[in-house]
This record gives sequence, C-alpha cells and structure tokens, in this order.
Amino acid sequence: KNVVFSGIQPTGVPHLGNYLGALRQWKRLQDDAQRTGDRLLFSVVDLHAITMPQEATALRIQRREMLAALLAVGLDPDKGSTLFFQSSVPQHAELMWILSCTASMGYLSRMTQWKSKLQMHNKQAGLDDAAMSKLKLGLFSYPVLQAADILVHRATHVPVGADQQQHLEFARECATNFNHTFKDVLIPPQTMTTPSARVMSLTHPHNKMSKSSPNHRSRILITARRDEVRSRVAGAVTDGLNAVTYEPEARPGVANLLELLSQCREGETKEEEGGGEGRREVLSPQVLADRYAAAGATLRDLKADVADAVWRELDGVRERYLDFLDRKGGKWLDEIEAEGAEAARRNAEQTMRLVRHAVGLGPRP
Ligand code: AQP
Repeated sequence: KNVVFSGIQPTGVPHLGNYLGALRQWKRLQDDAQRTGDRLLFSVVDLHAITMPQEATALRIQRREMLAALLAVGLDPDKGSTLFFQSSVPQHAELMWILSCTASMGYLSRMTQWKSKLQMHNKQAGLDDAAMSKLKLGLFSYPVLQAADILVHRATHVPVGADQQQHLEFARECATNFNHTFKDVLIPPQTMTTPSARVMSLTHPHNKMSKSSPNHRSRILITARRDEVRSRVAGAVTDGLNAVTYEPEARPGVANLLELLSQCREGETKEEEGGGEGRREVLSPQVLADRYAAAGATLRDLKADVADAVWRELDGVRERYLDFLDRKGGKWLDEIEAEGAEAARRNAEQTMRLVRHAVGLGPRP
C-alpha cells in the first residue's frame, strides 16, 4: 500500500492557491483511499513556520485555524486521513538531526528557494559577518526537516506543487545517503506533482497568490464570504482591453481568471447540473477564452462567472470552518489533533527504531 505524506504551514488561513494547488488534491486522494486503502498523513508543519519570525500567540491560533481549515475542505480522520501538528511528533526533528549529519551543505546552498531568500536579503556572494548573523540556520536547513517529515513516515508518495520538486529530489538524496552510509532503512519517495497551474495574485498577477502578502485583496481565502469572493474577483487587476483572450505572457491577469474558472469548474459534477453522474468535461483556459470571444463577452462577464465558480467550489467551507473552531468550546479540535498525533507518533517511532539502531544510537528493534 502507498503511504502519502504532505504538509502545509500554519502561516494564515489557506487561500484559493493552497486549495487548488494542494488541499483539493489531498481530498481527492482521500476519496481514492476509500478504494485503495492507501495511508494518508497530512501535517500542519508548525516547525517550518518558525523559520520565519512568528508571534507566539498568533502561531498558536493559526495552527488551530489551519487544522479547522483542513477539516472544513473535507479531510476527515474517519475517512483515513491522519491530521496532526508536526511539533507533536518529535521524531520529525530527531530524524532531521540525524539526516543533517549526512546532508551536503553544497547541495543545500544550491536550492532555488534558499537562493531567492538570499537575494531577498540582497546579499548574494561574499556575505560579511553582519549579513550572516541576520540569516538563520533554520531557513537554510529546512529542506532537511522537510526530508525528515517525509522519510520518518516512510512515505512512498508526496503530493506537492512544481516549486517543491527540488526539495523532493533532495529528500530522495537524503534517503539514499542514509541507506548507503548506514543501512537500507529509508524509502526514497516519489513526487506526485499537482496537475493544476499556480494560482497568481489578484493584484500582482506575475506573483503567486500567497498567504504572507500584506495585500489582502491579492488573495481569496477559502473561508471568504460570497460578497468577499465577488469583490476580490471584481477588483482583480486585468488591463485596458475589454475583451477575453488567453495570453499568459501579455495578459497575465486575464489568464489567471481563465485558469481559475477552468480549475473551479472542474470540481463541478454533472449531478449538480441535474445531469447524470461523473465529472464534467474540463474546459481549458484557451477553450473558455475562445467561447467568451465568440460570444463577444466582456471582462465583466468573465469576472462574474469566475466569482460564481469560485463560490460554488468553496460553498460550505466557511460554515464548517467556523463550526469546527467552536465545537465543544474548542476541545473538539484538540481531540482530533491528539488522536492524529498519537497515530503519527506510532508510525514515526517504527521508523526511528530502525534508524537509531542503524546509526548505533539504539537497541535492535
Ligand atoms: N499560489 C499558489 N498556487 C498553487 N499552489 C500553491 N501553494 C501555495 N501557494 C500556491 C501550495 O500550497 C501548499 C502549501 O503551501 P505552504 O503552506 O508550504 O506555503 P507556501 O507554498 O510557502 O505558500 P503560501 O501558502 O502562499 O504561504 P507563504 O506566503 O507563507 O509562503 C504547497 O503544496 C504549495 O505548493
């Protein structure tokens, strides 16, 4: 049986990008697992979140909000998904340390995300002492923690966005390094690349939609009210040409809306339209654009349809989210997390017994 692991940082309520790029796929894997019996582990990766400065009270709240959001999109421990906070399973950090003793600094320093963070600090080469002291070790080594997250559960499959491919390659490298140095214990995981395109910011369509952007109008949260969805989409930056065409380079804002429409309509079934069973035909952004153009439709027409499609996709999430946060005065979420963490610890401990023994740190398992 396959073991699937994936994680999301508790850096704010998930947005449409997180949903279409990750959470919706996790839910589909859960649906499939009813048939395949695959094991699914989804973690709120709070140890990753602290690679950037976080305020303690806010982080405590955001972890719970993320858990409520995962449940609200339909992930369900009763349907085979193990949901837990990464920090509740100390084996993640323990394996990270062991892996970091065989991981290559050179490999880590070539990671694109690290290089872009370095650029953000505007201190590319020849870092002086003052610049070095501002850069934190955790930010540099977090791919090792990411590798440990996956390897400690002996995950065979990891659903991630295209931007994470390099880190997955690194995780495979960590597993092979370990197996070569000590003993064949860890399983190099396979990547399951999310099929959907990246969702771009509604205000700066060259950037991806992001939780941490200071501009709230750049994103649609999965807990948005209907009027918020409408106003965010209506306010999306497009251009002066009031016709619909699909030109990702020249018209990124319009292309993003067409991508969103295509992806959100994919989730609708014929049943909802009063038809038969099964998934509705997926219309590509290009085909959608051709149809709008043929009908002489305006950007306003497109935006109205996008807002409707997004709302249909997110319908009910907000109510469930608010309900889950409040259930039993908040205790319900604690119970779900405690159960998930217990199951995840049991799973991770099986691997760690083998790992500790292989390294010479523990008895024969
Ligand atoms: N804009 C996006 N389009 C498609 N997928 C996206 N993901 C994130 N943004 C988009 C996917 O969401 C999953 C969880 O991401 P994360 O919590 O690790 O956060 P992130 O990738 O760093 O981006 P965020 O959510 O915008 O957070 P911040 O602003 O804190 O960096 C991943 O599978 C990711 O690919």
